[in-house]
Amino acid sequence: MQGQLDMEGALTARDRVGIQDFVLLDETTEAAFLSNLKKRFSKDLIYTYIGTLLVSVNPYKELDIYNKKQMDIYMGVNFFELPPHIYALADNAYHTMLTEFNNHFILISGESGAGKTEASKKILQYYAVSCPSTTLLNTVRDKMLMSNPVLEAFGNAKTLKNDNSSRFGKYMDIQFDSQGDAVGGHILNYLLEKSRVVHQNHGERNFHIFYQLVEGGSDDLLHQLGLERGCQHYNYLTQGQCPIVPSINDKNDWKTVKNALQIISFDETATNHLFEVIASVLHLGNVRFDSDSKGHALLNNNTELHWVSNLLGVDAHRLQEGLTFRKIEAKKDQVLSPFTTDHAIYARDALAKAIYGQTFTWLVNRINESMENEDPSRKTVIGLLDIYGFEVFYVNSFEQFCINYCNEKLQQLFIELTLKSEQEEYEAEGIEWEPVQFFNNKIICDLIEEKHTGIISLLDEECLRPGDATDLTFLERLEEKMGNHPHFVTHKLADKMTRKTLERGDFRLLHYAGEVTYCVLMCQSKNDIVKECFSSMDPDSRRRPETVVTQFKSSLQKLTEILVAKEAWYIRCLKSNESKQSGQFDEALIRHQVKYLGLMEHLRVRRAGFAYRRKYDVFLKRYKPLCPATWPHWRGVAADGVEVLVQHLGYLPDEYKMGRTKIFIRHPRTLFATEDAYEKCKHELATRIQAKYKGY
Ligand code: AD9
Ligand code: MG
Repeated sequence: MQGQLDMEGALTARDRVGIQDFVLLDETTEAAFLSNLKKRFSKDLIYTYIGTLLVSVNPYKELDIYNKKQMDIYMGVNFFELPPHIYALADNAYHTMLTEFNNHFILISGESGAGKTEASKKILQYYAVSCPSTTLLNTVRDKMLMSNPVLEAFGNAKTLKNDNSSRFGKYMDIQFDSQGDAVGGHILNYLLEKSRVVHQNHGERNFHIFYQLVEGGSDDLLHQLGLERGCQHYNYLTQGQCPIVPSINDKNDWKTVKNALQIISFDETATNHLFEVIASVLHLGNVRFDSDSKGHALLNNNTELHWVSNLLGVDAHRLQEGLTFRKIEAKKDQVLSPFTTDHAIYARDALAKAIYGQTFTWLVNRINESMENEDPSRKTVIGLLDIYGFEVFYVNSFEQFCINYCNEKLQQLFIELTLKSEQEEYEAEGIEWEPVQFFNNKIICDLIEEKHTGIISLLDEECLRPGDATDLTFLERLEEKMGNHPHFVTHKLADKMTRKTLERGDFRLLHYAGEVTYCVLMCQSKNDIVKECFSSMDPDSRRRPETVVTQFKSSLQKLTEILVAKEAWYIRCLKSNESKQSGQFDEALIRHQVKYLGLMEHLRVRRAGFAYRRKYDVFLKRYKPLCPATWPHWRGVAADGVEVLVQHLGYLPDEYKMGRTKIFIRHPRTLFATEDAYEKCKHELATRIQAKYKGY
């Protein structure tokens, strides 16, 4: 902590704790970047800036830097006056929102296990604890804070990459009134990984809530739900063979979740319903089938089925029929055709996934209702985006495809908003500029999502094509259409390029963050997709039904629209090592992330560029009291007024540039000094006015 409080500038401190803003590095090489990061990491200084962007390295240990005292230190203090901290970024976004009365969002990115969810929690805590409040509003804040443990219990799980991995995407708007009080919240959730409910890979778990319930639930509750204590009794909880995780305490977490549910206004009935549904999924997983002499599925025993029927309030006979027979509409009659055991298991799992998925959506809606603010006065928001990070496993399927596609889109947004538009703006404003080259991943986004020709379109066509579409027909189509694309590895070239063979049913993509081999995409997705898209189809609608992946694509499109309408702040999280160990700085792993996150390019653009820019009229309107020539009115063109103003303030020629419509300021400290002068001047003016009126 002592290191954190060291001020920058003195050579000794610099040597000891590294540089706190990469923009000030002597050289912009990757080696210098990594060495600075490593030096800071070894002193537990996990945060470093690139201008206003925050780089964070996962320490994998609790640091004593997240408490009320630290929050107070950062509240209302200019960004660069204190050591880098996530609170400083949160506070800067907050104060900019208040002074400019506009909307903001904080994009938190990085691969699985890099620290995104932790970062988003720290920010929410900062707003909930530090912002001014009236006692009445504390309830909304508590609800916002408590939405986290609940959603994590239902939407996070242990994976090989992260013991608390987010298996859904989350965007949360925190609403503030004009006084700066946090007065409401709203969450949008994105594609939950439902397949986990029925299947977990080796070393992984189902969603936390199941283990919490069977480990932490009271004897009475378990009895009421027909459950046994301990996860070993449930098929859906034991496939990954990893029910106990040292870093997780299911019993304690159960208490936290129960308490959180109360705070977000779940009464006893709602809470009971919730656990009945969760229990019904566990019972469903234990429903087994035998096969008769013709290979048709027969229920092995009725006990579990009766529990499901009791808990969900559905007729046991109809449930049994639904799990073992297919209904076929023939002319005006309905014919029941028996399932094989494989089909019955498939139907059982599909039902479990659907129940869980619907419950999750219901939960998010209930949380939103409880955080809703009905006051119609205009509010500004800070949006927090925390999604599932890029991930590569030994076997990657439909879920990884969606997750990695989502990350690809966010990287695209980052590039568009920083590297691309930043440089385009200099050009448009006529500022002299040496372009910085960067890798634009639009080519990969297009490969996946382009209308008619992208992978998603082909998947749609195959999924919705009546007849005998299979994995292999889908793969053939991919080969045919994408065979020459530089980011699609065909079977023909796979071995030569990467020396790793591709199985018959696989295809491989070269993502911005690395290569991923996907398997049996179609078969898995087809099951879910066909089921879901037809069930959610409006019978009167003549539109073609949408597949899950197409719905996901449009929800990401909408998210992008929500984000680009706001002012952006960025946190880039880096994973320090693969083994979740504190104190380990895996240089190769970090170098890889620094590369694909585009941090070096970002640094180059930042270093050569300008940290702040403001339209001439906006700048003049705010700071005109600082110069006699512009106060109270400047009668000429705004740009000329700004020139007179900054000359008066003593800006040196290298510190700013005059563009066509905006002034560009190189270093934040220049603007901060102006802002301080403004605050002082405002104060003096107010005192003078008061004194004047007192005199009367
Ligand atoms: V995923 O894409 O959801 O799989 P995240 O969200 O990026 O991933 P998460 O925030 O869950 O990762 O962090 C993983 C683990 O790293 C946490 O459970 C903590 O044990 C650890 N972590 C992350 N950030 C911090 C931190 N600032 N301080 C201490 C941290 N530990
Ligand atoms: Mg997460």
